[in-house]
Amino acid sequence: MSIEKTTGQLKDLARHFGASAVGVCRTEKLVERFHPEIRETAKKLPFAVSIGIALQPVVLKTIIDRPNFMYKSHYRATNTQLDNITYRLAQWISDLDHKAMPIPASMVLQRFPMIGHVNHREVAHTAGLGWQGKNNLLINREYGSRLRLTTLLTDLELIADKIEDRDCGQCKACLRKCPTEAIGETPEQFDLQKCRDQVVRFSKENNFGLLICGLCLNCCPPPKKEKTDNGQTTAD
Ligand code: B12
Ligand code: SF4
Ligand code: SF4
Repeated sequence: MSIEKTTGQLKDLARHFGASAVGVCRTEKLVERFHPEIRETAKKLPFAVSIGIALQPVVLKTIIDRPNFMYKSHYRATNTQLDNITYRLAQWISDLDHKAMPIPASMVLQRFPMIGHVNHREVAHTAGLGWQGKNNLLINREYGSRLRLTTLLTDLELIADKIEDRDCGQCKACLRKCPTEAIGETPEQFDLQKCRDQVVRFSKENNFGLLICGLCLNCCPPPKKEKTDNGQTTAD
């Protein structure tokens, strides 16, 4: 099978399993930042498939000024679905006599600092799924901040996608929504400490128990599409 065909089949399969967005990149420039638990194994898996599932807007609309139990349940269900997609894709890749490692969607390996096996946002960006937003999330052209992400590493040769070299432009919608003013005028000004303190406070209210928030995703619109002079569609 040609590389084009394999890549197309894998992406179709991911969408069939429930992915909203799929991209591919090489991992050579990322692997040194992967967690030591997987780094050496990952060096033999030079391709990453980045997968996103868009959270349902109707669920996000129920979040007014703090995370709620509806969002908590949807968050968990989406993580399970992401893990399910990478699990099934890994089986498909094994059947082609290649290796694949599904990375957990949302596992925290240590508390100080809190890190996962792989930075899914960095992989998604490198695989062409979007750019770094002012709210420090991966912003996708179609779904804004609503994509939850995961990664599959593999030695199956695939065609890499192009990076989308963009930014949020003049939009500042999320700056006003963050209850702790963690979001600045540029992604570099994002204050992770303030955000972390806020999600810890939320987790202690009403026995909520989870470090999530959601306020900077439910206000993040997919960037507006505009017609250019040559009739193509672009986003600002
Ligand atoms: C631990 C964790 C947290 C910790 C943060 C700790 C930390 N240092 O990152 C806490 C609990 C505070 C947290 C909060 C949130 N999180 Co969180 N979190 C994670 C987790 C499990 C690991 C992140 C990690 O390894 N960080 C350590 C390293 C990567 O940090 P670093 O090198 O210092 O890099 C920092 C920045 O430079 C930036 N960064 C670096 N490179 C790039 C590249 C791009 C393109 C972008 C956008 C950012 C970025 O991210 C890091 C800061 O967080 C990931 C899942 C995963 N495995 O990726 C989800 C993840 C990042 N979280 C996610 C989300 C949605 C949230 C929340 C909105 C909570 C919620 N679900 O409601 C907030 C938003 C915080 C924010 N605005 O950044 C999503 C992001 C999806 C997206 N579209 O971007 C992820 C990918 C989970 C998932 N499976 O989808 N999170
Ligand atoms: S997750 Fe909440 S506290 Fe953190 S930046 Fe977004 S809105 Fe602010
Ligand atoms: S709300 Fe606007 S400024 Fe904030 S991350 Fe989304 S697109 Fe960027």
